[in-house]
Amino acid sequence: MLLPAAVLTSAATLLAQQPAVQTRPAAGALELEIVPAGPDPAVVEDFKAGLAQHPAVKARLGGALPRLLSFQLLHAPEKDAVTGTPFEAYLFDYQRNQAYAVSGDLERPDAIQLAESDRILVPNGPEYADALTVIEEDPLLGAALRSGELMAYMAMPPVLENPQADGRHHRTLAIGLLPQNGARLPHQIVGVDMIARRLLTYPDNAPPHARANALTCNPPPSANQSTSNRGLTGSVVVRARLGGIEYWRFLVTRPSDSTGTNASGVDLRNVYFRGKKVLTQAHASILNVNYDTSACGPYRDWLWEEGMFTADGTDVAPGIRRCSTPAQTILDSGSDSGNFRGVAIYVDGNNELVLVSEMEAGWYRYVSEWRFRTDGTLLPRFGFDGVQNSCTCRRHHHHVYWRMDFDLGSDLNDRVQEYNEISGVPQVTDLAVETDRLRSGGTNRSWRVQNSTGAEFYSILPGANDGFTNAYAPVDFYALRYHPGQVDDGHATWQFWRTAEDIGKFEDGEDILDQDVVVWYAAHFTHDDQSPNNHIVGPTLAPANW
Ligand SMILES: [Cu+2]
Repeated sequence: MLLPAAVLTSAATLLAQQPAVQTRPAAGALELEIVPAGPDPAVVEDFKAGLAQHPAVKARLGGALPRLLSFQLLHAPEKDAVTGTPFEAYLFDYQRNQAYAVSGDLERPDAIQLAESDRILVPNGPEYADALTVIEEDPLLGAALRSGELMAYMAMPPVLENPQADGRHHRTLAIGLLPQNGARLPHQIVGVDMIARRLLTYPDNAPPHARANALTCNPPPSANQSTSNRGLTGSVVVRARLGGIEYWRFLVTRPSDSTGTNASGVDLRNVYFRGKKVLTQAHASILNVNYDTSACGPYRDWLWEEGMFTADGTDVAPGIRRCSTPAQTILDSGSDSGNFRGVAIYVDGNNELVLVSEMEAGWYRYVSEWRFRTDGTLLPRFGFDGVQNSCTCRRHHHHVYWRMDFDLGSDLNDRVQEYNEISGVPQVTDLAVETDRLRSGGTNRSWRVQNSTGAEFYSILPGANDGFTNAYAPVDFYALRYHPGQVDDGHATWQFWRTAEDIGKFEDGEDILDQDVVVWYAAHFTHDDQSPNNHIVGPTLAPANW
């Protein structure tokens, strides 16, 4: 037995027992009440800490001590009627060069299932540190790392192919070595074979799908601060009131514990405006990047690895900080350093409630943000940046896909409409079956989601920076029938050959009129140092007849 039953019982009722954190700024400003939600973080951390030595793992692996590389609570919405606190974890056994998927329910910690998995996991902090010890044993590179002549960074793609005689691949991490002032050694990305514990070097100093040369893009350098492993708990219910009236209420989960194959940034659930349900869930569960002329990548990114940014205030739950002043991400400060990882919550000067987090994937830095206005407008935002590398100053395109499960009032009877202005005359058309759509500036196109039993609707108004489709990312908007578990297309970050979105596989002609519907909205950001543009994208979600 790993967890005392009494602790688990209290975990289930934590929400009711936690004291509210009250903050009362000046009159006329939004008042926030923030209450921790979800399982007791201490219970989850205890369970994770014991998982590699769980009796079921020992029975299968014998004396080998695997490393926990990934953990996630599955967070199904209430309408899926999932019971308990299900989780999915991945362990890696270096003796067998084998990953194991572990699944179960935190409320029945003795009964876990263990199965071999061919999933290739993104390295976490402890594994990256372990890989560095292999480099440190190299006479030349180890000495250069110790003297500061080389600075190590986590490269892309994070895990490299390394085929062996039997056709299997040794788990091999990509680590960049960037020369510092006066260094005699070149910039290179090496592979660290975690099974043979030896270094691999590559022609042109970089493995396939990556680049390392004298050209370094995107100052600032990586601050090399610690990042979050996947599966750190941290969820709160936020209530925002003005003059005693509730304007917004929602549950927010930090990126580390966000849902989806590759996670989804700042993850919102059960969003209410003025007491009426708006969304069951909203998050950015697909993110990828594609380079012109395949200079690097393409990559499917992951969205759980929180990095440091500056947020001053009080922690209200693990990885959730109520800030007294606006948080500063790398896009605000130009610096990769910070004092906090997770979700910062603050109210800005315009009475906008802001949730913001910064994430890392190799040399990329991503900002996931939501802005809530007192008129019901909700602004999903995503920002793109990076630290020194040899790829990102080559023209490339980031594509972010927000999945928004609008359920106005209830999850039944959703209706999605397309708005166009034809010769200046507004036209509103019901979308009858599952479909994918393009933006159309010429007809001022937008989309609306409503419940057919009410007059209220939310408009999805394209943002000015939301860019254009291309052959790699050919769709701007999907309207699909809701099905449990379809939170993304299931393409894992390591699958180089299918980094493009495949949401369209869910588009199979189902009726969406007066059904439970989910919509996807894409923004496309072209990152081109030769013609700098705004690095922040996202649409406007605006209510009507509320
Ligand atoms: Cu970029």
